[in-house]
Amino acid sequence: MFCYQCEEKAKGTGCTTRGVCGKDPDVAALQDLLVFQMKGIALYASKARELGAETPEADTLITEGLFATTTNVNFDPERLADLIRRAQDVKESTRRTYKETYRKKDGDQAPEIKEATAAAAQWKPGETIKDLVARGEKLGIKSEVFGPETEDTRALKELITYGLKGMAAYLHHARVLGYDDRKVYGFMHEALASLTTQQSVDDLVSLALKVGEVNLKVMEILDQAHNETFGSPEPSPVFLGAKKGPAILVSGHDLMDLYLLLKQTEGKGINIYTHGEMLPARAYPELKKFTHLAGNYGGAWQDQQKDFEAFPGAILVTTNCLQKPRDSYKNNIFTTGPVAWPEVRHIGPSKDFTPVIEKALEMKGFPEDLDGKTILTGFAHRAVMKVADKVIEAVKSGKIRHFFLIGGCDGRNPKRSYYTELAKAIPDDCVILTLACGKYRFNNLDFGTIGDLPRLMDIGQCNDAYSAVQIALALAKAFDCSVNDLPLSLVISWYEQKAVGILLSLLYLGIKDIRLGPSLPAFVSPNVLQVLVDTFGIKPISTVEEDLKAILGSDR
Ligand code: SF4
Ligand code: SF3
Repeated sequence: MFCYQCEEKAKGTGCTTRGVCGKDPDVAALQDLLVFQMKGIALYASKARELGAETPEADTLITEGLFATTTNVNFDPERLADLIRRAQDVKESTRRTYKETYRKKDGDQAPEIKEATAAAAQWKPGETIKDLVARGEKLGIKSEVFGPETEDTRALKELITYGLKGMAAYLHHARVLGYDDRKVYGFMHEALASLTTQQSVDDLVSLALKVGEVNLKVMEILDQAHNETFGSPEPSPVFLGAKKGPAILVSGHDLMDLYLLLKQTEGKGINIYTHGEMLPARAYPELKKFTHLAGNYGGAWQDQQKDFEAFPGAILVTTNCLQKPRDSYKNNIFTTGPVAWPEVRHIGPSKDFTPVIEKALEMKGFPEDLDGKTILTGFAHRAVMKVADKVIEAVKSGKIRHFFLIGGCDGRNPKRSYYTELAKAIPDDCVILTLACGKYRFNNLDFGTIGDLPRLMDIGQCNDAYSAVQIALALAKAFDCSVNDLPLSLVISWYEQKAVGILLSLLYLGIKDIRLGPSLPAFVSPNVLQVLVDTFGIKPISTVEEDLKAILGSDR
């Protein structure tokens, strides 16, 4: 196997024998085959769409398939094999759509698509998982199955693929709530299809920025879906302790799963706790109205084995990041949606959470109340706009000197303590905006206030990077300058492919001088990195001392 799609890549270069994330070589091969299948579908879907045909099956399969190959999502060979087989059916039906639409329009036979023929060739129905693994092993990142690549074109194609995976994850969440946009599917098909062709470095850089543009659109659609379904987030307290009694812990990003579970547990005497990226759910009116949404339990995803082991109730994981469940809680944990682990019970599309509820009741939960702090969340763009006058006034009067956006993923790399140290060292006249699971590095510290504005504002989940962008654009408008001229610095922590999509969105917006850590992506070649440095001023994080000096000047 070879995989270098996340920040934890082994030895800083890539995982070759087993993923640091827990992905084994068979799963890696199946994921490679699934990505190959997506490209095959996309080749026909993009041609069919050019002719005006709709391809709903391809839209769904590509969204699900790409999400399934994202880090810490699907570790289950059976489920991946099922997706691969479904993808084959969809590839064939999309090919038929293309050919029939062509014939109706032209009255002639549709020309074969060379790469697509290769992608579709030699497929034998009824292949076992072992057969599929053998097939996938020949289709890895370095296989050059669609022709020779240079170090730079491969780097850019992987950058684009990972951005598309992140986009697919956000699109999946929006689709669950009934929101999407056909133009987004069209772009995904075109982009995936173009990865099967030879392209110049310049063309691939443009395509990567286009991924950023469309990902921004997808995050906007998801923001709209969340706000229209659950109301607009409002600053809200989150209890970090626990209440006596049966309990369910809900992890991941899917607010609809949380809502359905809250509905199904009403009046049953079970308290629901958020975990990881679910924390900001507490700010949505239609979710916080449930009095049994009791609080948030545990830290970021990489602490889950310790946190889940200690949690005295059932656990439901709705999306990434999932780690290998320990035996101590293997019987208490359930997956739903895109996440899966072999032998962990999976709740299907019916979203009937009865097994989770029964498990929580059987386990009895917390024997007594647990004390805990209360923190704040819910500073999404609509909430911040309501206090925009105060913020602008505080900047003008010098009470707020600078804004730091310290956001992104958390993870195991010890260098991530940088983000805690940075947050602690930021002077009292600066505001810290944060989002995603990286906030667990400092969200329980007391940063105080500037006037009646909290110094630490939690904007929400990683997808709420859209909200952060809206806040930055509104500030830029108020001060009649560009985002790059604002007293705002972005210090980003990345881990998986959603962060790649967000980074591309920020670059598409022309945002410069982003500091990125804890390490740089292994998939970016030296030349591509140089392009990012020269064009966007991207820099790796340094020491807290040096970075603060560079941002605030020596008088800090
Ligand atoms: Fe390694 Fe990350 Fe790939 Fe997992 S997702 S195999 S940790 S590079
Ligand atoms: Fe976290 Fe996985 Fe990236 Fe949504 S849950 S930010 S790492």
